[in-house]
Amino acid sequence: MKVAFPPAPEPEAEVAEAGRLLFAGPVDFVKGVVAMDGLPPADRPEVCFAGRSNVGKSSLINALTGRKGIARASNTPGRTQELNFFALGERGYLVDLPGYGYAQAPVAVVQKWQALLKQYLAGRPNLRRAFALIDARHGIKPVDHEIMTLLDRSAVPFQVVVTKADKMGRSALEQVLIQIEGELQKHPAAYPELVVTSSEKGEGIPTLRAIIEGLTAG
Ligand SMILES: Nc1nc2c(ncn2[C@@H]2O[C@H](COP(=O)(O)OP(=O)(O)OP(=O)(O)O)[C@@H](O)[C@H]2O)c(=O)[nH]1
Ligand SMILES: [Mg+2]
Repeated sequence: MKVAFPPAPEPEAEVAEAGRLLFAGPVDFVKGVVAMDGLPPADRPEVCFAGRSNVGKSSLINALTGRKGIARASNTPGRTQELNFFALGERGYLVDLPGYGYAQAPVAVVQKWQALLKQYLAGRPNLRRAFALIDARHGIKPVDHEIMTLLDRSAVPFQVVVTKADKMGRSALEQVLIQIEGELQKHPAAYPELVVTSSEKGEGIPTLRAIIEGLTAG
């Protein structure tokens, strides 16, 4: 049976090499943004990393760029509290977003991030794709649907990236992928391939680099 949302295939050698080269080039932290009027000019293609608090957004950016501390990752949920912009040279921006679904911070603070996150996701003209990160241990939760519905309504294409695959055995991982594939049928903006990753072990990182290379080309 053909699954509707298969894992993305390994990139061809040439495409993988283009992805590797892009991320081997300069990657610079540009700024942390706390309000819409602080966004850098929308003058180049952009991709962002969205997901529940602690899903591994910052770790994934570190793994992609091969620079361990470029994005601040932490065991403490709610670590990333701004929209952090990283420039891939002149080619494009990567945006590390604050997590959603985090209840531990003061309500007013959380509401402020969430409002900014939603404004950003719905209204950034150069946003080519949002990567929606899903923890391999948890699958898609109601808060994920909320964000995915916002992306559907805003016509922002999104692609699910499954994180922390190293924490799962293969058969348990297969089960979660089936759950995710089922849930994604509800979302017209979902890109029809998933990427399974481990920032810890490097799984899926060349694939994701190649995808981002393609999205930021031209
Ligand atoms: N085993 C394993 N742990 C991971 C992986 N990715 C992230 N982690 C761990 O998960 C925790 C959270 O990672 P972060 O990258 O800070 O998560 P985040 O989504 O940026 O979190 P917020 O900024 O709080 O929203 C850290 O302890 C990471 O070391 C992975 O691929 N494998
Ligand atoms: Mg973070």
